[in-house]
Amino acid sequence: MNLLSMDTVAKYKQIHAHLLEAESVFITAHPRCGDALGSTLSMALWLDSVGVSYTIFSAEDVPEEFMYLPKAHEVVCDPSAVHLSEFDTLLVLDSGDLRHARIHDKVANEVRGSQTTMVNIDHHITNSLYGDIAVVNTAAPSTTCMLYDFFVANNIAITKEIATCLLTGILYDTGIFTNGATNQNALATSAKLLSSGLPLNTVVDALAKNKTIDLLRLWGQVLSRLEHNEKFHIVHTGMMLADFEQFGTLAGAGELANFLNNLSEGYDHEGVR
Ligand SMILES: [Mn+2]
Repeated sequence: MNLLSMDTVAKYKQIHAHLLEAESVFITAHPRCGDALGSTLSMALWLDSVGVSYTIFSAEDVPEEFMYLPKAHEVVCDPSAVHLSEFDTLLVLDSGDLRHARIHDKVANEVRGSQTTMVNIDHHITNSLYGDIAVVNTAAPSTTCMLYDFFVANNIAITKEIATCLLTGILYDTGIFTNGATNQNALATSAKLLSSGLPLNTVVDALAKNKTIDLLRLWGQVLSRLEHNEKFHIVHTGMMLADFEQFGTLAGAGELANFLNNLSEGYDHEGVR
């Protein structure tokens, strides 16, 4: 386990105890993100093993490249198919706030008072510490790295399936160990996860070798507009709505931000979290 404060360990134990007593857990995170999905699915796998019922929700469809993840097919993406009043616990992961998770309106309209407990586990610097129990570590490379500590702190066995979800989150948020989120915690946790026997090639191929021809053409168009602002020493470009219409694809477009980390010449690299 990574070095944790007594307070964090206490909160992880509190969350663990609460989830074991829960009748029905709504698990969500922000959409279209490997760390968000890895986080929600790893918790679903554990809740399954202890017989707690849950629903996994994402405000958008799960991108095709993440379909190798266990339980990816169980994710509900239709907001009208779930009603939050049916859950006693909302587990919100990898989301700076409820708008980031795209459940702000549902929470405002559907949650009934104090019988509902909201748990917030996240690493975004924007996190507003919402919820009844919040654990936020802005130094964590990914939320799945935090969940690794959650599992270890509570003596939960990290199965090959859980490890696959957790490593996906680390590799996604660090741009496969290339952006500024990469640190000792990311590498050490990944090394420990590998001992579960998870399919490393499947995960890396899904995250790195997932570009369609249309997507690369879209990137090409956006990259051809790169400009260097000498005064501020920044490189910028823009994606237009017309680009998406022309190439008929949105999937993977956001990853271009991580691809720009390949720039040389000492630019600060801030990846997608
Ligand atoms: Mn993240």
